[in-house]
Amino acid sequence: MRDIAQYDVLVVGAGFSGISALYRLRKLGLTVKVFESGGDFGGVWHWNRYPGARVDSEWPYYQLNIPEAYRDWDFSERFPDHNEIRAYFAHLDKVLGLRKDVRFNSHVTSAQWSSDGWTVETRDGQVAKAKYMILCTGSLHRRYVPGFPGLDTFKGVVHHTGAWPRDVSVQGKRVGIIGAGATGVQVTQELGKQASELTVFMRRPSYCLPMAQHKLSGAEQKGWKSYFDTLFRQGRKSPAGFPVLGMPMGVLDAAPTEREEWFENIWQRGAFNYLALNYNDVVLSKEANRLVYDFWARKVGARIKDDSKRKLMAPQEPPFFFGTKRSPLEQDYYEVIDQPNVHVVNLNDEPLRCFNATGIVVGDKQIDLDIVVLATGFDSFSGSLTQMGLKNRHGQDIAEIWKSGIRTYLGMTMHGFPNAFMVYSPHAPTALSNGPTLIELQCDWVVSAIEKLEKEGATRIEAKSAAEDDWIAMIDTMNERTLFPLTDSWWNKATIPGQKAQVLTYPEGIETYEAQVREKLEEWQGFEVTH
Ligand code: NA7
Repeated sequence: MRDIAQYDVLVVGAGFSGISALYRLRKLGLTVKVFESGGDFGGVWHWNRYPGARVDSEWPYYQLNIPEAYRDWDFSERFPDHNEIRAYFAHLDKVLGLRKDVRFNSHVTSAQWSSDGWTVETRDGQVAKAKYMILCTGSLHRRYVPGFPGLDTFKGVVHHTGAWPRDVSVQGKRVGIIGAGATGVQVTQELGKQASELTVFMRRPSYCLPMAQHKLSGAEQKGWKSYFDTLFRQGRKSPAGFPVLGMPMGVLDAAPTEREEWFENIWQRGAFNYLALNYNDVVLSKEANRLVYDFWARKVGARIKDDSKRKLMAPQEPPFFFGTKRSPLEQDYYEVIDQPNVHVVNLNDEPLRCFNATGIVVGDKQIDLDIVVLATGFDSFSGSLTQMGLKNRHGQDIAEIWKSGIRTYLGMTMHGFPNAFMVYSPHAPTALSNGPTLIELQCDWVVSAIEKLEKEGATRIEAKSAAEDDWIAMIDTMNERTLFPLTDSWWNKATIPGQKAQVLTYPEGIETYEAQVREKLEEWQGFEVTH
């Protein structure tokens, strides 16, 4: 007979979501066990160690709204790097005493429902059971490596950015980077300064925005901290978790000079302000979008002296609509791209044919390399859930169920998975929001649901299939008036061959999302609750 540890709630994942869930569940006096496949706290930040890795959300907002934690914690930069973020997680652990409820290096390999709860098994031999389960597995966990022909014949070194070893030196080496998304931009910006030759293999450029990074002084932090509570609360009342509101008019409603002045103003503020503070029809109108793109292309183009590189990085004709795919923040990315030791291969003109022992063949050209960096992204949203043996109450694996498309209700529950919840998830504003803001919102909802169920003496909650249909149809309708569905990206799972592309982003902002999901909680709308 196996020894099965019993808890009230099992949580999978110990990043921002798992910690937020644990923190709230403890307040209810519930017993919790967190299983985490990594060796420490941090979720994606435990793994994200490639050179240049840093967060693109500004420091006040990229932390949890836990006063006992933020009171004694200072970041050193407006956009902290991965080392500092991990140090922040260690601080959370120290202040909140988290570790005693977490088992690390413990990858969940099976999660099965029986009439009285979830039984979870892990690769390291743990078995645990609980009435509830919260999946805090993140939306960007499972690394994506395209099936490049001959990849295994390459005699050099290959690293995916999500599994970067500690001791890689690229000094004097010929480096190739495949991918130019947020990760590709950061790693290129860093390695271009170190490698002897760096070749970027790019399908589409990113529309990068200026980071406007700066060091934070003690006085600046102290000043802001007295407003943290207000900032965090206002963040919840904003579209993306940052307490700012865009211009309440369309791009074409403004006179051209007025428009240019506003574009310039919000450009100079750096970060996502060129999107967040822009006119209200940037992702609704193709014409508006083009004007926003043209200003961006002029700004970026002016920084690239090399004509052919300028045409690739800031083309005259936009390859996709502005703001419909993640805009990374950069510091000197375009200057690095402009360096003579940095080369850009446009994979649309010269397709990547294969790897061989010494490098990569593109078009009819051989490019010899010592190190290849795969900045090719993640199996977004579903990747972590489809590799943990998660079965519905009929014993079907979620990997099978979701083959024909991801289904959720409110982005937090699923039909067939009683008493299971998920956070930072598909069908929620995940891709368009500041992570910690949305995570805290969803954890508040999930823990309120559990509290209410316990108060009512309920044994079981399950989303209705029809409620899922309605939620998905509503999100589709919301997106119909936007330009989002017209662009392929990890936001809509449209970049991995063989996977079902679908609209997965709730586009109306987190304030509207919270109001909607809160309302459903009151009368258990869309749920079957067994008392
Ligand atoms: P992304 O944003 O999904 O970027 C992946 C990159 O890899 C992107 O440039 C892709 O080109 C490229 N890619 C993917 N498959 C291929 C193949 N087969 N050949 C060549 N190039 C390929 O992942 P990131 O890690 O950069 O960022 C993920 C998120 O992390 C980011 O949005 C932030 O929120 C943090 P494409 O653009 O599809 O043409």
